[in-house]
Amino acid sequence: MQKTIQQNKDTLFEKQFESVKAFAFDEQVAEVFSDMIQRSVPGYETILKSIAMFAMKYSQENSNIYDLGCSLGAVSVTIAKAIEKKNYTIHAIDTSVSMIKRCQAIVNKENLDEQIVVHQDDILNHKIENASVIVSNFTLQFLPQNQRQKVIENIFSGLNNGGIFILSEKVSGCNATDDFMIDHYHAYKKINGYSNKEIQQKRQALKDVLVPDSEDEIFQRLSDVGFKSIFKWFQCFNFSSFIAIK
Ligand code: GEK
Repeated sequence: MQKTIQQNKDTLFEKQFESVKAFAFDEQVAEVFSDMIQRSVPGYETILKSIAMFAMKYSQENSNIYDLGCSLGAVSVTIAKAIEKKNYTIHAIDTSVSMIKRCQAIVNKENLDEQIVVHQDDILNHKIENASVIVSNFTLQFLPQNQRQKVIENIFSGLNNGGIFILSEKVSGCNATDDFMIDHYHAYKKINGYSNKEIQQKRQALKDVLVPDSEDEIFQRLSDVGFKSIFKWFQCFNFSSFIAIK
């Protein structure tokens, strides 16, 4: 899978900025995104494989699979390669034009254009219907907090009975836990080759752009819309992934 995804090294925060601009999913980020996410999200490869495993189990014939905030389409491509069912459509959705054009190129190169339809759209407005698997892999965290519940409501209403929603997020905790997790997460980025300067400048760029919910808020959001079976199935430092089954 990785050979098909752009592998330019992420050096975006290497130079010293006088003032750090807010982070955006623009052309520069899209060019290095594969390297960026693999060196920044602990367990990313494990999460992708596990999502494909959940999709193998929960996808239903003649249904839709949604990859919300698909970036370069790693979730969609991994699922499409893993599941053997033929009568399904994966909808890969992202607002970023730079991401979407690369995602489409990857889908074409992989000969997966019959299985994966790529949409440049906002997940706040995109219609979700007849879904058996819906994935938000580190996307909801980028929406303003007051818009997240609406997206989860749409997910619940578009999901078929027996369908699964997989939600991965960076999470916030109580002060002591937060300090521990964030310290160790920064050490994790360091061991992956980012310098202290890169880590601090990226952190500044993400402030107000990525606002994490707490784990309690995530469970509350999911149960408020009607999900009864909700589990956290993955955590590494302050990165967690949850499943909710309808
Ligand atoms: C992966 N899931 O590789 N509507 C649609 N897309 C959005 C919205 C929105 N309202 N807001 C942000 N995005 C991917 C990784 S990255 C996570 C997802 C990260 C998109 C945004 O353009 C970006 O491509 C993606 O959500 C978040 O598994 O960079 O940490």
